[in-house]
Amino acid sequence: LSHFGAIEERSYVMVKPDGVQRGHVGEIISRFERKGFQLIGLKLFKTPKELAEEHYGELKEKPFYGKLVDYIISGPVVCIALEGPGVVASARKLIGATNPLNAEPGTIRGDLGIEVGRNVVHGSDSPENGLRELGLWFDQDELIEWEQHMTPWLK
Ligand code: RTP
Ligand code: MG
Repeated sequence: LSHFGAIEERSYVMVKPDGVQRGHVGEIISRFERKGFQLIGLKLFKTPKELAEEHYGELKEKPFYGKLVDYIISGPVVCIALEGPGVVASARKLIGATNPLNAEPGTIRGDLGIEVGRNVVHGSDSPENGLRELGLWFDQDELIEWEQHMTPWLK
C-alpha cells in the first residue's frame, strides 16, 4: 500500500538476452533505481518457450512473432519487478520507443540499441499487464514487500 492506502502500481521489466549478453544488466537496473522505483523482485532466468509465447500472446498473429519468441529464449534474461506510483508509464518513458532508432537519446533503447528485434529491454504497457506479466514471470514468494528504513522521501 502507498502512503495514501492505495494499491501500488507494479511493472514487469526485463533485460532481454541481448542486454544480458552485452553486459548492460547493471546499467539498466541502475536507471530504474535512480529514478526512485522500488525493486521488489529480481532474478536471472532461462525462459521456457511456452512462457515466451504466453508473454507475447497478444502478438501471435504478427509476422515477427516466431522470431521474437526465438530471440527471447536465445539466452538468459533478467526479470525485474518494480513498484511505485505511475511506474508502468514512467518505465516505458525510461525505456524509449520500440524501435531503438526512433528512441530518444537518454532512454535505454535510445542509448544502447539500433535494431527493433534486439531492443535490449521490455516494460509492461499497462498496469493490468504489469500484474499479468509479474504473475507469469515470478512466483508469489519471489516478490518481496519491504519497507525503506529511512524517512520516507516520497510524499
Ligand atoms: P516490449 O513489449 O518488448 O516492451 O516492446 P514494446 O511494447 O515496445 O513493443 P511491442 O509492440 O509489444 O512488441 C514486442 C517486441 O516485438 C519486437 N518487434 N519487432 N517490426 C518488427 O520487426 C517488430 N516490432 C516489434 C520488438 O522486440 C518489441 O519489443
Ligand atoms: Mg509490449
